Amino acid sequence: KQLEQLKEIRSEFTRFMLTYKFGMDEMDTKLKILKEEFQLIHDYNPIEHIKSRIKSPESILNKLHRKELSISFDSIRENIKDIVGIRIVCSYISDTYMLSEMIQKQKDVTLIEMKDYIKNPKPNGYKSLHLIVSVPVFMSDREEEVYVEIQIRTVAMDFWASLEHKIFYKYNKSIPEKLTKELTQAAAVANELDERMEQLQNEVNHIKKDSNGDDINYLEI
Ligand code: 0O2
Repeated sequence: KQLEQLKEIRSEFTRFMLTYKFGMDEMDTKLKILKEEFQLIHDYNPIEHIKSRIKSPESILNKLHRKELSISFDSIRENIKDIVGIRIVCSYISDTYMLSEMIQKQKDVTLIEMKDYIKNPKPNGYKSLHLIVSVPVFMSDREEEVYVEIQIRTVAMDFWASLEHKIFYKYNKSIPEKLTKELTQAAAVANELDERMEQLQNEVNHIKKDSNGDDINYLEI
């Protein structure tokens, strides 16, 4: 009988996780459409790359444990909002806000929470735009809303965050102060690079605009 119960839980868990995979597929398709259509209409691609992942069952359990939450499907559904994680890496800071707005404008996407770590970086220098949205997933016998965490950042922010993530875990969550300072300084360098590149892009756009009279700055369209 215990074996039967275990089999049932396993099959329920597989079904549960599949719903999240569908939510991720749906969001991936939405982003692919935005990217391709934007390229076609504006002859410009604001997205450098996109990475999607589903949180492993082990990480889900760890997070429940860390947050002292009960272990049940309902508890996971309500409390763990980053089972689906999508990271969009953009070329420029202005692109991150544009993408965020484009996503939020979609009728079937509901914004649950937004954290602007670009305007308000974390004390260590971490920058990114975090959205928690929910999307409906339609299955054969039911419809379910699935939370998706979307992180939107520039290439420079992504470079810094990826390396910081590695160093952070390497030092087992307590970084020596000297290193913390250097990391924060490195974040400032990444930020300066972002601002310079954005300025360069604006200047080149103006030159192009002046030379052929066409309005090629997508932000003004
Ligand atoms: P991983 O390994 O990337 O998945 P939460 O703990 O998510 O319920 P919190 O802490 O308010 O609530 O979430 P927040 O601030 O939105 O950050 C969630 C995710 O952002 C993290 O996921 C990281 O991916 C990223 N992040 C946040 N702060 C930092 C930072 O200082 N450095 C780096 N490199 N990434 C950061 P996870 O699940 O913690 O980690």
